[in-house]
Amino acid sequence: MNKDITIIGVPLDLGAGRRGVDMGPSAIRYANVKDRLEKSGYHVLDLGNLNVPTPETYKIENQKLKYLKEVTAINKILAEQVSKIMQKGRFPLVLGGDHSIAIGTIAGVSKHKKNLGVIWFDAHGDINTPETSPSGNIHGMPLAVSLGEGHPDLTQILNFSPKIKSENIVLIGARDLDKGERNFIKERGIRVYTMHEIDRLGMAQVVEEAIYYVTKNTDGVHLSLDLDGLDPNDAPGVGTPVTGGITYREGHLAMEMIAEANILISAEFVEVNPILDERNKTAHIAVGLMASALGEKLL
Ligand code: HAR
Ligand code: MN
Ligand code: MN
Ligand code: MN
Repeated sequence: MNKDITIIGVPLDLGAGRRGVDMGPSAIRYANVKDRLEKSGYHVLDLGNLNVPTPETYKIENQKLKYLKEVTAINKILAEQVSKIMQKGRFPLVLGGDHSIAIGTIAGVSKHKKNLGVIWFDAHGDINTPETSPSGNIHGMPLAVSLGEGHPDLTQILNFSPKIKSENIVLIGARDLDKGERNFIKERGIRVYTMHEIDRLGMAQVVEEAIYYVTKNTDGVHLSLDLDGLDPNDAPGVGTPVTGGITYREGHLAMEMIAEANILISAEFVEVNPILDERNKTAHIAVGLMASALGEKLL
């Protein structure tokens, strides 16, 4: 495992329908992310936050792609920064921010990998296009964009598309998929473990299968973890909670198995919303999950 981590915060909420996730990076730092990872033997460099515009100073121009210009601009900068971190042989750890930042993170990582695998923990599919999105919020579109579907300003970040292939990604924890997202998933044959499969098979088997699947034909795996994948009882501080999610222990088990498999080359933790949280509980859980994913041991 790469022992050199570089943290970047992206205090963006323009991709979401609700304010508050812009404070995610601060909340995660307040939960001592750096010290926690250093205890596991990592060298952690925190680059601070990207400069992100405030929604109140911008107008929505296109209801089907809200704040497209601003979300594109910030993801371009993020993609370049992440690419530089990869270039230096370090492990990028990106703190959100809304999930639209996966567009930039995945662009920056996949620039260095021919066949990037992705494990996507989320209650949602985030695989809408402007045509299928019920909200026009770009945080519901990053997986589609990374697969080459969506507005060209987004798909063409770093001047190549697609960033990833349908057969190299796996979704875990889905329980709120829009009609268009279901069609997209079926048409492309994308591997999804919904809450139904997690209940049936158990998290251990799901993650075992998922790891096998995303490592088959890939040269590195990115973890994109949306805190709303967890159950809102455990992680209440998220913008779009959906009941019936992954428990605290299931989440940790998944992260521990991923660490054991030693497959990650990059990760992002997104959608922490301190305004809706209870005494920073969700940011603490995010940091705990990061530590587990990066090999923190219980014994
Ligand atoms: N699927 C819905 C949409 O596209 C809701 C997306 C919810 N957002 C997230 N992403 N937190 O995982 O608007
Ligand atoms: Mn320290
Ligand atoms: Mn998401
Ligand atoms: Mn989500």
